[in-house]
Amino acid sequence: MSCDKSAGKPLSDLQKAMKGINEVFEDYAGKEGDKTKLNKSELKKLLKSELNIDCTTNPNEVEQMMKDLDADSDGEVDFLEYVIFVVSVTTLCNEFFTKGQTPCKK
Ligand SMILES: [Ca+2]
Ligand SMILES: [Ca+2]
Repeated sequence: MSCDKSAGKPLSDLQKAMKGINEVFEDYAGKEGDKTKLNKSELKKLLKSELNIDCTTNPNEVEQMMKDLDADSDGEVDFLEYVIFVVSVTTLCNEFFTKGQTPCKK
């Protein structure tokens, strides 16, 4: 991203967060198949390692999550769909960050 190089200034917390969001996506999306998209197993790994959401006990949960995220129904989560997900987790699951709860738990 070109805005990474903004005149040697240290990144703000928000810029760092945005960079992190990018890097996490690239990290997990690059593991299998299409490097610009998360497939189901990549999504599962990302949820578990980065958000501590363990959906492995209930496969339907990943299935459902993928369906919810996959706006264009191509069976994978692209960067835009991922960003929308990150934003919704950030806004809807505020207590997840403050109390360490996982949004997957009912
Ligand atoms: Ca992939
Ligand atoms: Ca998609």
